[in-house]
Amino acid sequence: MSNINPVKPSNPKKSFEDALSMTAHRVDDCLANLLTTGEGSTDVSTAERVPDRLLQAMRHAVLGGGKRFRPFLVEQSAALFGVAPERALSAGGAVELIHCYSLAHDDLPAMDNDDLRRGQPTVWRAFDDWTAILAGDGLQALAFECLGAERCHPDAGVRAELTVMLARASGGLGMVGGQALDLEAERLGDGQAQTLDTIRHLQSMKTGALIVFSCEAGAVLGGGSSAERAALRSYGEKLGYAFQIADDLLDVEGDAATVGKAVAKDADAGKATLVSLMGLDAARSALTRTRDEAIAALDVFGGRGDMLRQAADFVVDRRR
Ligand code: GRG
Repeated sequence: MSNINPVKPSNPKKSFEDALSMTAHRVDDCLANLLTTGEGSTDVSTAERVPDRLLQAMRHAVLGGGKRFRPFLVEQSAALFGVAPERALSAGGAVELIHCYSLAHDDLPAMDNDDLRRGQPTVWRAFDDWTAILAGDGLQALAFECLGAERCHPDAGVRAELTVMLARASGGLGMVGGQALDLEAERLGDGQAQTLDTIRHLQSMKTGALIVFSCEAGAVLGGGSSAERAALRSYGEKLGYAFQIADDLLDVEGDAATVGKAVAKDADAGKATLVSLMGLDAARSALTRTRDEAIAALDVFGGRGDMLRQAADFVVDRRR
């Protein structure tokens, strides 16, 4: 661990945006390669064996944009321990594949019934619902193939640990469980009965768990100490909460063209959200307070944590 403060960049916001965009290029290339039938497919590509319609739907779910924010968190948390971006790509790609599968399934008529995602028709709209279900299933399997393949990390123990962590973060104890609680509350029509605590709990599972995984994964790849892992988990928890408040605010204040998906859906459905329960002003204050708490969790990393600090600012300022 070092407390040496590096020279501050003249425009931290620009350097953050450049770094996020470089990660997005790396992740796009890696995932396009995984989902291609052409030359250059890697050892974990299953493309040659994937039926064409299914492959096209998987590509549609993954390659149509997206900020690649979760792989960025993996990369930057790994960078704290001197891990090169390329060495963090399999774990980053894996969490992005899980995220893309969840969006393809969430958009289905049986769940959120959305037509637009990342400014494009949703997978079930572009294909049909059975193809969207199977594309999500295929992406989930591919994510775990990425983590298990040797290129992820030379140490099989590290690969196994990441696999268990991602399974827990994405399964019934994490994202899938949070989605189930969310849909159950909607089905029972008990929006009014939801409290801030119950919503925070379900959101920490649904949205937070993958973000926490992304932050902690870097420490696992880089052999961080348990104190460093705890600091990154705590940062991830705050960041995930901020991310969800920002998402709820975007649903109220954003416009569909910029956000790339339908907005005002929660209010139209009479759904209780962090914003509807707190009110706009309190939600905005909670957002900046949570950002500050996330940043404080990085104290242990000194100046090396600056890019992750800017990631917390990005979550507060994001418009899509
Ligand atoms: C269907 C198992 C299953 C789970 C779905 C994540 C999720 C659970 C549903 C998405 C609903 C939603 C809008 C949640 C808010 C937070 C969120 C995941 C926003 C989208 O993530 P971004 O902003 O999207 O990182 P991009 O397109 O940039 O990747």
